[in-house]
Amino acid sequence: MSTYKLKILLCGPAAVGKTSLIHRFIKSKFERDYKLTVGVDILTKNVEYAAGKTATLSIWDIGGQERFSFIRTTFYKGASGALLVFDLSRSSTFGSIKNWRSEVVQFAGNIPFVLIGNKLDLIPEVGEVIDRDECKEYAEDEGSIYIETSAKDGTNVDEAFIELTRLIVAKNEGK
Ligand code: G3D
Ligand code: MG
Repeated sequence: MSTYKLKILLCGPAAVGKTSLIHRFIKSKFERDYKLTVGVDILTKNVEYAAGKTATLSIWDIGGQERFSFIRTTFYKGASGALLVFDLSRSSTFGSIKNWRSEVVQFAGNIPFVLIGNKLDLIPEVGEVIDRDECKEYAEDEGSIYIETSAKDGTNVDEAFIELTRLIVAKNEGK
């Protein structure tokens, strides 16, 4: 039995891997619930965030409309938490994370987030173009955590969604 129904947002600049992370997470259970004409995909999946405890996540992907103000209200309304995603192979994407965080706070309030450095698999190829200690520090300063993922090979993808669920539940239960 699922106790929590949580709206989860994928936020971050274009092409950092938001849609790929969702598809990797949903795996065989991939079901596209519906696609709004405004370009938001919503997918659902149950997660076991602790032994015997599950939550139903509805995961919102803003598609190619990242900066269009007209869908902001719908996208952010009632959100429980967000994955803030940047691309470990492009430093400018980490540079814009603070703006994304501000936007989340402005439209959804101070909801829990997990900072995601995606495309971990590319580091051997492109080198370390972002100071990853700084990423960790930023997340921790904001009372959050930093996780490095690869939507390509699956590294830490489940963990990212589960850790976010845990942060939301902990906040909800006043821990
Ligand atoms: P977005 O939803 O944030 O815009 P997408 O990003 O999920 O559409 O991904 C953008 C591109 O990055 C895609 O490549 C996708 O395959 C690639 N990508 C996503 N995640 C990873 C990852 O973890 N590792 C690597 N190497 N690539 C990734 P294309 O070429 O299809 O545009
Ligand atoms: Mg996308």
